[in-house]
Amino acid sequence: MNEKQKTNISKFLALVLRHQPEAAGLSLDSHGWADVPELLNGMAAAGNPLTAEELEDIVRTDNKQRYAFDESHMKIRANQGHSVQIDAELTPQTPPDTLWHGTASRFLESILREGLKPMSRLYVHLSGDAETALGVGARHGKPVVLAVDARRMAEDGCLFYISANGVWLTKCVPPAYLRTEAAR
Ligand code: HQG
Repeated sequence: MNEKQKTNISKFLALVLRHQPEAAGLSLDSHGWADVPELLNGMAAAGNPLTAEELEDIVRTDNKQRYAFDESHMKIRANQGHSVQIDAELTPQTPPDTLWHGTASRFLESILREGLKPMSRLYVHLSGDAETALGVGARHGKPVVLAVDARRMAEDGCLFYISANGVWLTKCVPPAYLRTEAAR
């Protein structure tokens, strides 16, 4: 499998494990797990065949560590990013004082008015550093980075979680905790 095929398969995998398991004829369990043999069959049936070894390779080398196996490697799930209702068994964590959110400049006015909402996903995704957030924002257009006063949110009772691949998650960020970062 070349790099391009690997990227295409990985994108389909993200679609199946986060958003549309039915695209590979699957359902996820309540914790987001898919059965690996069923997934391989379903991927093949959907025109994206891959072997168990290729799946292992994708999970091991993914640049954001998006996927995880269970101990037996018979089950797989996405670490974050879901739109389907699953419980990824996250434990609330004390966040650093500041977290970062990258978005596109065209969303800024609405975000400063309404706060950050999870939109189609289960959580608002936040980064531990501004650099990473800039990359996340650039996926949507001209990037802007917002600083989130996570310490004050936590003091005020908001819950934060960290996914297995290090992405900070929270249900929403009201505008009072947001600050736009001057261009750097
Ligand atoms: C924006 C990627 C208007 C929000 C990344 C974002 C991340 C609002 C967009 C993960 C809004 C949703 C998630 C409001 C939020 N008004 N726009 N009130 N509130 N938005 O893709 O955070 O490569 O669902 O700013 O690395 O960009 O897929 O979220 O621009 O970790 O593994 O609505 O996806 O990881 O976009 O990205 P998304 P996101 P992967």
